[in-house]
This record gives sequence, structure tokens and C-alpha cells, in this order.
Amino acid sequence: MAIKDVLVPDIGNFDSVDVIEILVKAGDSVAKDDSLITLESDKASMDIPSPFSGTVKEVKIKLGDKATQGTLILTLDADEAAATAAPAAAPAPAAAPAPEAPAPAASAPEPSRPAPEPPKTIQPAATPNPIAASVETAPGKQAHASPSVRKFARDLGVNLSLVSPSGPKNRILQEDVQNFVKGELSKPRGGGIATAGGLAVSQAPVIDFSQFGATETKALSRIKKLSGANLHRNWVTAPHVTQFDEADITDLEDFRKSMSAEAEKRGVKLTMLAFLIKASVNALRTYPNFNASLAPDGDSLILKQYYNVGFACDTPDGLVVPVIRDVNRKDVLEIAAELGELSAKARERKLKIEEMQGGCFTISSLGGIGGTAFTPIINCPEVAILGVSRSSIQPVFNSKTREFEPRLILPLSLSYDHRVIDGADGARFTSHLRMMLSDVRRLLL
Ligand code: CAO
Repeated sequence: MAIKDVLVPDIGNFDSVDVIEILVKAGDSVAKDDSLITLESDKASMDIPSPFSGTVKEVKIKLGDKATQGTLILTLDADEAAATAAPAAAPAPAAAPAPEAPAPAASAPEPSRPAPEPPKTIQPAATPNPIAASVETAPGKQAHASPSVRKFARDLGVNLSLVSPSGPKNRILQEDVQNFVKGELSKPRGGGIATAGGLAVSQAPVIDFSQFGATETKALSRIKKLSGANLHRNWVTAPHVTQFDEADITDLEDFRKSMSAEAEKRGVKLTMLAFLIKASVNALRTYPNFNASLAPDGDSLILKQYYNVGFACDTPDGLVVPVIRDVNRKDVLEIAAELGELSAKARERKLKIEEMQGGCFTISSLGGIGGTAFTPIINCPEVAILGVSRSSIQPVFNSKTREFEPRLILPLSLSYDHRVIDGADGARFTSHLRMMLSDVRRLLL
């Protein structure tokens, strides 16, 4: 070990600048180039690096002192190797020096002392480094902090504009950044997605269910994990409204049954869903805002000139949504044929990615299973989804005959993104669907 004096190096045109931070204390181990103190003039702040590795013996400078080239900062028990090594060559100036930045050390060092290195980072106090500013500060708010604190914050990914300063002249100190991080870590979080879109929810309690009885843990399928994350995002980011309605499909069902045998001869199962897809496209053409997506900046609507309809398909691995393309150019039998093919592929896990892309609108039919209504989650970036529940015979009053008649009624549940679609249009859309489904002639036009 050799005791070395560490002095303020050549700091260019600056003379008598304030010591605003002392970053080490007696007994600290420092590596070569570690910051020791921060100096600040009215134009710039700079960290002074250690010329050696070793242990700080005594700090000779105080906060608020004035420093100039040659001021003694501290004494250091320098590591043997470092102390005998040749002085380091003067490093290159800071990557983007400020206009007032001092030049690298030009004058020769005193013979007994190693060449002090010029400051590592120098930046004007009033105009922060633009790169650091973009990382650390929000527009319009300028954080006042030394280079070492900026680096500390950058390493932790902290936005300095969010940190409350406690140092002199509203300067952010290292401990302010530490306190900020502690505060953030102690905030409640929920499953890692708690702060999506600025939404904060309290953390779900972790419960050991085995205390109440036997349990078994089963891993979620890959599809379930993927669709779960997407459903959650869509649910929290799109403000959902669900419009319920009922369509009288008595005549349509009669027609479907009358056509079933003929369809079967062509190898096609003619289901109600095929008619629903056809009717939906008619409604999408009438109300184009439903056949649209919000632009990423949220300032405009992208209206689609094509009509691709997805349908939710229940498979042993979870929910998938195959897409039937250009429905407007296909008749009900063609749609029914594609429905059958795509659902079979989905259940055999043979769907290609492109067969699940490009949808404009989705139908989720639980009619084959049951239920009277439900609130489907929009398949974003689409703006609406139609849920279909099980049809049932209901007594409907006929105003002409003044009698109740048994009619087959299909429950519809239309969820839409209220940022794009107003409630009135939601009701118009389902009314249109109801009209289409109750009069099979319109559907076939
Ligand atoms: N009301 C009453 N019965 C209905 C009906 C309705 N709305 N819709 C279908 N059915 C009947 C069919 O007529 C058929 O009866 P038969 O076997 O006697 O002919 C039976 O239910 C089964 O229909 P299907 O399932 O074969 O055909 P489909 O076209 O109705 O549905 C598909 C296809 C792929 C949508 C469906 O199999 C499926 O996976 N549904 C689940 C979708 C889902 O999970 N949605 C929830 C997503 S979360 O929002």
C-alpha cells in the first residue's frame, strides 16, 4: 500500500467551483475511475473519478467547499499494483461535451503524482444531455442531479422527473432515488399487469388451498396462457358495453332444416352459425364503424373494406378463433362448409396462424351448449363481438291475431368498444341483426 493524495484534475476553464456531492468516505474501497466527488459551476456539473484503486484513508474536502485544479480531495491507500503502475493516459473527452466542457488534461502532472483524469461526464446544468433527458425526464420537467446520480438512476431504470429532490437548490440526491425505488417497490401490484394503462389494483392474496382440503395443480395449456393474457388486456383496455337483444328465428330455423338434407348431400352441416355470420356481414356493411379498428394513436378509425369474420371455437386445449375471409363474397353454404373445415382443423390443432388472422368481427356461439345471455370480451383490435346463446321457444304476442304464439327466440349479446361505438349504434346494430334473422328473404338478398 502507498498513501496517495488525490487532487482535483484539470477542469478546464472552471475556477473555484462548488463541491456539491461527496460520494465516498474514509474506509471505502474504490476502483479506478469510480466517482469521488461532484463539482458544479453555474454552467456544468462533473464527477471527479479516482485515478487509482484502493481504500479511502481520509476525505479532505467538505460539501460546499470551493474546488479548483489541484485542490486536495482525499488521501488514498492505493493498491500496490496501481500505485507503481504508469499513470493512465489522458482519456478521451466526454462523448458529447457541453460547449463549456473543459478540454482533457493538457498540462503535465506533478512528477510525484499520477496524472489526474479529466471528469468522466460533463454536462451543462441548464441543458441536460439529450439522451439522458429522454431516458430520465418527462417532457417539460427537468431533473436537477449530478452525473453520478443520473447514472445511478439510469442503472435502476428510474425516471428522474418522478423523484422528489431533497438536496440544495432542489437537487436530486442518490438517497432521493433510493427512497423513490423503495416507495415504488412497496406499492401494491397484481400479477404483473396491475399498472397496465395506469390501472392499479390491489394484490390478490396468496392462499394455501390445501389447508381446506386436498388439491391438485394442473398446468394451463399454452393456448390458455396466451388467450388469457390477451383477454385480460382487452378487458381492461377497451371499455366494454354489452347490448342484449332477441331475434325471432322461427322461419329461419324452418328454412335451415329444410335445406339441411340438401347441404348434407354436399357434405356440409348447415348450422345456425353460418346464417349468423352472413347476417353479421350485412350489419357490418350497414354500420361500417363496427368493421373498423382504432388507429394506434387513438385519434382515428381505420375502416376496413373487407369482411372477415372470426368465430370462437372451443377445443380441448382452449379457445381459438379461426377466421372466414371475404364473407361478403360467399353464400351460406360456402360459409357453412368453411365453418366445418376450420372447426375440425382447430380441434385437431392443425390451424395455421394465417387462418386465425385478419378478422374484422367475431362471433362467439354458445348456442349448442346453453345459456340465456353472456358478456363476450372483444377480440381487440376489433371493436365488437357478437355472443349467441341457446335459442328456445317463447310465447310471443301477435298483435294481429291478438294471441300468443310459440316462436323460436335466439338471444344475442353484442359487446362493443364504447370508445368507438355509441350506445345508440349498438342498439341499431342488434336491431338490424334481429330484422335480418327474422326474415330469411332479406338474409338471402
Ligand atoms: N340454439 C340452440 N341450438 C343450437 C344453437 C343455438 N343458438 N346453435 C347451435 N345449436 C345446436 C346445433 O343445431 C347442433 O344441434 P344438432 O347436433 O342437433 O344439429 C348443436 O347445437 C351443436 O352445434 P355445433 O356446435 O355443431 O355447431 P355450431 O355451428 O353451432 O358451432 C362452434 C360451431 C365451433 C362455434 C362450436 O362448436 C363451438 O366451439 N362453440 C363454443 C364457442 C365458445 O367457446 N365460445 C365462448 C368463447 S368465450 O367468449
